[in-house]
Amino acid sequence: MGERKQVAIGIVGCGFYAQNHLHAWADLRREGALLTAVCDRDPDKARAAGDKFGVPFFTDMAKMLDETRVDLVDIATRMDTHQELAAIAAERGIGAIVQKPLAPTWQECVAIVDKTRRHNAWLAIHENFRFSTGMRNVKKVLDQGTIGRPSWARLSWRTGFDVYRGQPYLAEEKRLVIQDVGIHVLDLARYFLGEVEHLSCETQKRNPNIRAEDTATIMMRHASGAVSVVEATYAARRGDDPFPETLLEIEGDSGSIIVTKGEKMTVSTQGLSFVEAIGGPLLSWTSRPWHVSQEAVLHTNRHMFGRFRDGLPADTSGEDNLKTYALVEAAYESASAHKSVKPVLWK
Ligand code: NAD
Ligand code: 89Y
Repeated sequence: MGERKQVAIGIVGCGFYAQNHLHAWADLRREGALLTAVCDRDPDKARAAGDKFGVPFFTDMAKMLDETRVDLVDIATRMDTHQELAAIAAERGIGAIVQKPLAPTWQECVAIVDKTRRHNAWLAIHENFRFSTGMRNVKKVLDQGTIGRPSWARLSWRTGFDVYRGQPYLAEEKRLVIQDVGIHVLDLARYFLGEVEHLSCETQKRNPNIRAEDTATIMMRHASGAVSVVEATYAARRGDDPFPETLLEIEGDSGSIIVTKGEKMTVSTQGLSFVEAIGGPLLSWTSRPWHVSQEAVLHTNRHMFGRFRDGLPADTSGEDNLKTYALVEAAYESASAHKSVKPVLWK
């Protein structure tokens, strides 16, 4: 077998969550993903990341792309910067991975995807939940047909973990829980049950000290006929808080899959039940409770640079992620209009 091409990776944004991207790229070096440069507009953060991972650092993405070999740029900044940064990559024909949410508005999301397409550049969205070992194991059971055709599901992300400590900007967002974390759970609903015909949503702001909704309850009808409930909250008060795990129940015509805290999956079929630990191991750079989210970054990055290298779209390409973002839009519209909404892809 011939040598596989190496991919030069540059990362933009060396903040809170990007630390996981940096470690993941370091782990993937032996597989051919070579981190060649880092960038943050805050020089201290850029320097710290450059020094830690042994690569040159920049405070301007265009300069980084002009002065270093980068085939694929990993944009791990916040959503308000994504359109500008993705355009810089697209105009140079450089591939881009962009963190979720793709942008603050639907119009900007579509503009990013359109611009990338016009420049014939590669784009993937860093939607990591569906790449976690646990969620991949659930999908495997579904694909094997063990529970038959899935017809009902509840996907639940309920926490009281202080997310505002690591991500203080969340308290000021105009849209909060659906756009920040509900987006992951809606993506999982598509991953497990397929596209959505219509949905209805109720939102609540239970914490008076934040700007937007911190709780959402969404009911969806899928094209397959399945019905799902997607729940997301930052205001739960639970003894055994599952942060940052997605708990779920999926019922099929011949069985069920139930995932409870601790990434424990119970599969029941034909009168028998078996229980399996479905999570991945702790890595040298992951720690509880974040490890579930962190290890998903490793698998997301591996998937993305592999697909880029092979000239193939990522499972969470720009086009694919618009379908998830359309559910976010529909959920907000439903909550404000108090009616069921059909997600619209091309407005
Ligand atoms: P952060 O504010 O800690 O980090 C963002 C960094 O980007 C900052 O260091 C900032 O200086 C830098 N930056 C901003 N504009 C820049 C520019 N033009 N050029 C270079 N650097 C620039 O934010 P965060 O909490 O790390 O969030 C980043 C993204 O990651 C968000 O989109 C967030 O939704 C996402 N995120 C994902 C998960 C997950 O589980 N998938 C978890 C947390 C955050
Ligand atoms: O920002 C959120 C995300 O994307 O995953 C978990 C999180 O960091 C806090 O809820």
